[in-house]
Amino acid sequence: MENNQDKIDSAKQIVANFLIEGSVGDIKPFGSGHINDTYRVYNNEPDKTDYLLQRVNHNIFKDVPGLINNIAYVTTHIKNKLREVPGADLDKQVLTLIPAKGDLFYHQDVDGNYWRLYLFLKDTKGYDVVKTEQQAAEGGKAFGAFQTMLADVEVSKLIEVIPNFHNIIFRLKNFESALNADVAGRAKNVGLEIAFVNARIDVMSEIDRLGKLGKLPVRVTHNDTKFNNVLLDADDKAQCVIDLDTIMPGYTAFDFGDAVRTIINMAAEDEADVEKIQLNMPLFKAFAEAFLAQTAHYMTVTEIRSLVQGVLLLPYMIGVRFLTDYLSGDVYFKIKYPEHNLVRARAQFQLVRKLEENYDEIYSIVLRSVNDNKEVDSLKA
Ligand code: ADP
Ligand code: GN1
Ligand code: MG
Repeated sequence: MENNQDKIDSAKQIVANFLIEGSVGDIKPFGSGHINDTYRVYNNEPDKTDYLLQRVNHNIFKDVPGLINNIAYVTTHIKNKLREVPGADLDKQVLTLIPAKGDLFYHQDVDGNYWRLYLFLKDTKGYDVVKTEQQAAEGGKAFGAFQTMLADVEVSKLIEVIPNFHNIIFRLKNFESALNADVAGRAKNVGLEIAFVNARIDVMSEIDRLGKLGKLPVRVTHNDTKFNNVLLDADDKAQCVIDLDTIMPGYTAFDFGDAVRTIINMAAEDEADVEKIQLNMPLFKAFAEAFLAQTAHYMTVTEIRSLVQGVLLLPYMIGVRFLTDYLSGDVYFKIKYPEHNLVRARAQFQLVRKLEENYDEIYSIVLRSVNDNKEVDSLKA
């Protein structure tokens, strides 16, 4: 197996295939994502930009060229929108893919791995846990603006990067198969979690039902709006939405729900002490108001109501996915210790419990946030 130094040496060779400015200095592993391998590429020339190199996980993303096309399409679209905004910085406020030699936005190495390079966004921060209302509001502004800038994209322009990614029926089927197969001999440890999942199948299927009835608009959604996927600048102002791998057609409730999952929770996504999983309503309110200020005016009434259902669904769904991976022997998410996926699942299910207890308040915060933007009488029904 390659050690870190070997990995860095091969990363240097990889960067040589991209059209960069300046010359490559140090390369260091970077960030805390669960899926891809990420490196910061330092430029030897002080006045030239650094880069972010990523090996895209092609076990998970089966059509990497299609995925890169999605990203190229979306980032070009956003850059065009930003051109009309006075003072906008197109290199800072949206990701910039660097072309590889041969006119593609990726490089495939001899082992079949896919690599891409972005401009590095320096002096930015991503937060795993949100601390201030300003941060939460900036997240709402960033994800809201992102969605709004993409509202006029024809969804058929994008491929479905991972089919059924946010389809809870599909996720529950996978869970059941993993449970029955029990390849890691772990089913015996998860009796309580199985009961938790089964008790909520009906209510958690509501978005799927509405979607199948054609009652939810299909939009271009990000699908991985955890808070650390928006970078804030040195003053904690929203700068750039990142991690665009899962951009594809979806429902707005997915993006709202996944962001709230990581904003309202005072503890980390994988907190082992479930007592620490508490809701921070002011952070939720700050996020919801900022998100809805950007988006409510074009959303339908059913769609706005579905946002609150998404707040329950997203932590439930990722909990089911963590639990499925635990039962499958940890084949999908990167883990730091053997029980990590189980701990993650338990933390997410605890969050669902807290959200259920506070459902009415969450609902009314959403209604009040919409109030400024739209006639909401019909929402109260
Ligand atoms: P993953 O899908 O594995 O989560 P991400 O695309 O979110 O990967 O990025 C991994 C890490 O790199 C994160 O810590 C993120 O904050 C950081 N990051 C991503 N894109 C950039 C960028 N263009 N400039 C600076 N940091 C970035
Ligand atoms: C993964 O890549 P990353 O770490 O941002 C996952 C998301 C989960 C998230 C949970 C492609 O996101 O769906 O919500 O972990 N991405 C994929 O932290 O499965
Ligand atoms: Mg990420």
